[in-house]
This record gives sequence, structure tokens and C-alpha cells, in this order.
Amino acid sequence: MDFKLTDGQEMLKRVVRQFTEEEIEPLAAEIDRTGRFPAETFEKMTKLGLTGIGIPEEYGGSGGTDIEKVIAVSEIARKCAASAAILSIHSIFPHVLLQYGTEEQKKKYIPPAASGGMVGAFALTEPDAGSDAGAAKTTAVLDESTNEYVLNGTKCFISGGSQAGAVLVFALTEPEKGTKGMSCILVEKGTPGFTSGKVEEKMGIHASDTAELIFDNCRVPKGNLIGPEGKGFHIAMSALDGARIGVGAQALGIADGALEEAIRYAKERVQFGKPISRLQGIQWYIADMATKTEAARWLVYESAWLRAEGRPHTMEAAMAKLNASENARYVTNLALQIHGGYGYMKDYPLERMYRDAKITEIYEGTSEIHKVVISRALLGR
Ligand code: COS
Repeated sequence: MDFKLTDGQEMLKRVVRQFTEEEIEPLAAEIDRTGRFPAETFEKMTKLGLTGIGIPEEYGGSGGTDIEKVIAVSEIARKCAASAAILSIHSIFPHVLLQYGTEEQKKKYIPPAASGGMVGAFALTEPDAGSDAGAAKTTAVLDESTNEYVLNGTKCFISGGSQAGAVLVFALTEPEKGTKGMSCILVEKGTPGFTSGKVEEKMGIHASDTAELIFDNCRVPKGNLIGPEGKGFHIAMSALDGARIGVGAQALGIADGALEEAIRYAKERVQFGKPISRLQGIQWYIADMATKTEAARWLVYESAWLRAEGRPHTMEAAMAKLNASENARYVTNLALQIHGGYGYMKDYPLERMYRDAKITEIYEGTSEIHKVVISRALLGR
């Protein structure tokens, strides 16, 4: 048993930390305020190889595993949760293609996403199919005369949706079969009949766009089917297992960042004639925050290690995400509390971290869904 990062992982951590502090942190408040997509930092993340983590070099990736992804995402989330979310959610696209794509699909679509600066998106959720993902109604009917799928339906809350150069759409190729009739189909931006609609105004992670995607008689070649027909729900669920580790990493990074801010402030802030770090109430807050964050770290790393090893990890990914996201809310709340009135002001990053933390309890599966996943793994259905 070894709890140490390898030398290469330590170096990645140092490089991403420096990159985050020099390039990401200075923009964090502005992109939160304006809600603009930070194209310049996405490009820099691409140049640094971060969008290609976990992807072999032959497809334009930079290698590594889910552990390297956790390192990169959590380091960025320390200073800017929206930028970490952009990276983490984008990475689902090349990973699904790597696992389920044909050689031709891999060669065509992975390099642009891994190292070419193209944003990829994953579209499962619909207005009436959120936690109940199997209730999705978007259809993809095969037109045999042209060998094209014709997509109709609306996806919502799609991260990166308005920026994406290509989207993995989960649609019913055999609607009467429910989840067993769902397939994964790649749709490129600019395909007639595919438009991105409303971009949501959110509580947090403003710079990570959340868009509606509309398919109106959108025709794509049959060759855009990813994996076997009817296996879309499996593909979505197994992709979400990985994505949940990514959200766990986001939550972990947010908690690390908030704890650091709380420690710094507690040492600087003088009340009652001494730094508030000398007050036992504050000390106990800090001790609890640090202990819970350390526990969250090891669940996230354990689930990443299991996935990297190709071992079963559905339950562990759910546990890691559930625990890390609840911890991020807990830690950002106490860190803000330690800052008192200043924490509520936009001059300090805490109010942003507090808002950003909340989404980690909701997206890629709510906390309640993770309890379903965990309890089913332990008790059966
Ligand atoms: N990996 C691979 N396959 C999986 C899986 C996983 N982690 N989890 C379930 N499946 C498979 C099952 O094996 C089953 O296969 P068969 O039909 O061949 O038997 C199929 O998927 C259906 O599984 P299940 O019956 O468990 O589906 P449910 O409708 O009960 O839904 C939950 C399961 C609730 C866990 C699922 O709908 C879910 O994760 N919801 C949350 C959605 C979400 O996270 N959305 C975030 C946004 S994504 S844009």
C-alpha cells in the first residue's frame, strides 16, 4: 500500500499549481462576474496537455490516468472551480470515444478534443429526465434510405453546450425499449437541425456555460453511432462513473482552496487583541475542516486508482463524489464564516467558492442519486 504520488505526479501537481496561480487565479473573479467562457485559459490548458490527460499520445493525448486527472482538476479548483469544471466535464468526450469509438472515430474526434482546442460535450439530461436519466425522450430514428439518424428532442443543462465543437447525444434509437433502446450518437456543431438554445444563468460556476441543445430533424451519418446501438445508457452510466470522480476532484480542490483562505485570514485578522486563529472556536473549525478534507481526498484518490486499474468503481466513485461535495459545502461555509462580514463581500473569494461548491452536490448525479447507487451496490434492488 502506497499513499504517495509518484515523482511524475508530484511534478504535474507543481506545474498545474504554478499555471493555476499565474494564469487561472487572476481571471477567476472576472469570469465569475461576467460569465464569459475563458477561451484563453482553455487554450493554455490545451497547450499544457491538460485536456489530453488519460488519452494516449497516438490520439494527441498526454497520457496518464484518472489519478493525473484528479491532480489537475483539484489543483485548478483550488483557485477557480469554473475552470476546473470546464476541464473535467470536457474530458468526458475524448474518454467515451477512447473506450467505445471505432478506430476511425478515435482518429477523427479525439485529437481535436485532446490537443486541438475543441470543446466536447456530453448530452444526457432533458427537461423531464434529470435524476431519472432513463426517461430521456430524444429520438434518433434511422433513415435507411440515406443511412442517417434523424434526431429530434431537447437536451438541457449541458455543460459546455454552447461552446462545444461536437456533442455526444444520448437518444432513443428504439424508443419502445426504454434504456435498452438508447444509443450514443456524435453530433458536430454546425450540423443542420442542431442549435444551442438558452444559456442558463446560474448561482455559481458562471464561466462554465450550461446550455440547452435542440435537435430538429437533425441528420447525422450512421457512422456517428458511438458503441453498439442500444448500449447508450450503459455508455452514459460508465462515463458518469468517471465524471463523478472528476466532480469529486473539483469539490476536493474547492475545499483545499477555502481551507487555505480560512487559515490565512484567521492568522491575519486581529480581534479582541489577538489573531482570531488564537481563539479555540476558530481552531476547532480549522481542525474539523482539515480532517474532513483529508478524508475526502482519499476517497477521491481511491476511486481514481480503482478506475485507472480497470477495477469496479461505480460505488466508490459515488461515495467519493457524495462525500467530497458535501465537504466542499461544509468547508466553504465555515471558511466564509471565519471571514465574517468580509467573507460575504466580493473583495474576497469566499462567497464565490461557497456558490461554486453547491453545484458539486447536484451535477453528474445528485447526492440522493449517489445514495441510491451506493445502497443498491450494498443491498441489491
Ligand atoms: N455502468 C454501466 N452500466 C450501468 C451502470 C454503470 N455504472 N449503472 C447502471 N448500468 C446499466 C444497468 O446494468 C442496466 O443495464 P441492463 O438494462 O442491461 O440491465 C441499465 O444500465 C439500467 O440500469 P438501472 O436499472 O440501474 O437504471 P435506473 O433507471 O434505475 O437508473 C440511476 C439508475 C438512477 C443510477 C441513473 O438513472 C442515474 O445515474 N441517474 C442520474 C443521472 C445523472 O447523473 N445525470 C447527471 C447529468 S449527465 S448530462
